[in-house]
Amino acid sequence: MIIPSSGNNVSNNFILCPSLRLADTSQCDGGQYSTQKCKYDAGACVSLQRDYPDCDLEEIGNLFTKNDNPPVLGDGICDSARYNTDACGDENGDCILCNSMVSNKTLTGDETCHGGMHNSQDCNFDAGDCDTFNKKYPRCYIDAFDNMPTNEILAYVPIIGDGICNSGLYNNPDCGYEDGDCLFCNELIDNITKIGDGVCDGQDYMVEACGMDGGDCMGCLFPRLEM
Ligand SMILES: [Ca+2]
Ligand SMILES: [Ca+2]
Ligand SMILES: [Ca+2]
Ligand SMILES: [Ca+2]
Repeated sequence: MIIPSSGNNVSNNFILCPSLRLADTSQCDGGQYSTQKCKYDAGACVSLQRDYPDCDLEEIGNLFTKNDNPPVLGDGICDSARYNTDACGDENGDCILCNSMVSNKTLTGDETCHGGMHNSQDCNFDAGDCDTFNKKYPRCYIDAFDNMPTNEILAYVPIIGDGICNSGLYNNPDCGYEDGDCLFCNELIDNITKIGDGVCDGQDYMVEACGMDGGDCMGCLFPRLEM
């Protein structure tokens, strides 16, 4: 990859580059800003490229089609799954803390809201994946540290909006019964508090709509999926 030196004249021709953020050269904006046509964010990404030579800013940047809110590499906020890789230094360090708390870092910023530790401030609320859910249910407050389901440690992370009742964490009115995922399941069972309580309750609970008892019965039929 050919990159300009950080001292390059930023008045070069940026006609192909969205101009919105180029005035701020103090931070490396990702997305299409970190491409050659934007002179690697007018040089702001050059030092990062030197620190992480295997992080292909050009290739990753061209995967982004919108630049309204480009991810920023090195601002302390975990923004995007694209840069949360070993090659890119876990988004130049932004995602390291979050990665230490979740079982699968590729779920962060994958555009699906994952609950539990993913939906915490340290994970930037699943790198923004849960923003819509959190706005929709402002009273759905989960203290991730106190309420992390024990089965999340192994594999099972609540998925918001996938049609399956994945855990007991969000199966309450304030959380819209996991944004509707648990409504059908709740009709099948007698006690919704048994979903995801760590005990496999069998029978009606151990069905797909109830997420195999919110994950409690996952190990009953087949080995837990490694995630
Ligand atoms: Ca960031
Ligand atoms: Ca996610
Ligand atoms: Ca779900
Ligand atoms: Ca149970």
